[in-house]
Amino acid sequence: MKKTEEIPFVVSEEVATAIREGRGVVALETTIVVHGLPAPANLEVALQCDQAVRSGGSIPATIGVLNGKVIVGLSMKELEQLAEPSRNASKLSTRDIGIAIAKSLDGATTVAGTIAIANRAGISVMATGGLGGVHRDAQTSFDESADLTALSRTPVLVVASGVKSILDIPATLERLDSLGVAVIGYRTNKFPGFYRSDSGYSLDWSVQSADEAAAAFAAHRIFSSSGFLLANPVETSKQLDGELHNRALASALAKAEEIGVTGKDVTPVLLAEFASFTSGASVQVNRDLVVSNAALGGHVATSLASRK
Ligand code: PSU
Ligand code: MN
Repeated sequence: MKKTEEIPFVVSEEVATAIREGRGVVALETTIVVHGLPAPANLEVALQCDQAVRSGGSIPATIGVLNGKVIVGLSMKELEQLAEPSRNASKLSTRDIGIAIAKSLDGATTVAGTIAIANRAGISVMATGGLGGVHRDAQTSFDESADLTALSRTPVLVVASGVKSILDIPATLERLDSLGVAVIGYRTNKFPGFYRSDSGYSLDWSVQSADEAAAAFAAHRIFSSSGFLLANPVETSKQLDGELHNRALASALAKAEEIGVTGKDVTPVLLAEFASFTSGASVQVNRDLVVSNAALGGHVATSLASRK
């Protein structure tokens, strides 16, 4: 195996110190910033997530690829560069990281890409908005996010508000079961529905506190090398109106079909359609939930660190 020094893998001083000292660290992804949210909300959310992780007592480690260098702990300035539209940063799942390094590209990492890098760096907690999953037309398109397979082989706890409601939620829950990924509700027995706090599907397990989540994950990873999804619902008072949600969903799915979008572009197109149909209301909900997930991630990582 190559030595770490030969791999273009840069860990910021703050994150390296936190890892060395055994403090809580929470990995944050960059696809949501570069491809998931419109400007200027995207960078505002990134800053709020950074602060939310700190409010939970942990250190944020925002992950992305700049000029072919994998960076763990991007500064706000580096994040601005990555999000600059003219730089055309790619969307990087795990399988895309190597080629982005070899070609000296800029890239934003998805949940899959982020946990692969986080795990390599010794970080075991990550926060995002909504996990990727099985798309509604998967029977014919075979479109299932690599987030699921990545979680099946990476022992990282991911805090997310369920999976995006543009997806086939029951099929995604079945796949998470087959793949051996633990799915635990945070103070709920209902799987969250991303823009809505309840997707209508039940969960087998829930935890009542960050300490209980950390205890469950610490025990889980002794017996399993797969991931752990801590499903944190958006506050009911902040969720998208149910009727508006359903109309936006129908419109977004119809639009995606009309344009004939495939591959990496499917999720960003659906999210953008949601945003325009709801005149930005869905963006506000997305902001609220991702910041809340970062805060919870901060508490869980702190608790996990105190167990070592
Ligand atoms: N959560 C959000 N917005 C996003 C994402 C998550 O609130 O844009 C991103 C994550 O990076 C996730 C990706 O991994 O969407 C899923 O993309 P795909 O369906 O193409 O795997
Ligand atoms: Mn896909």
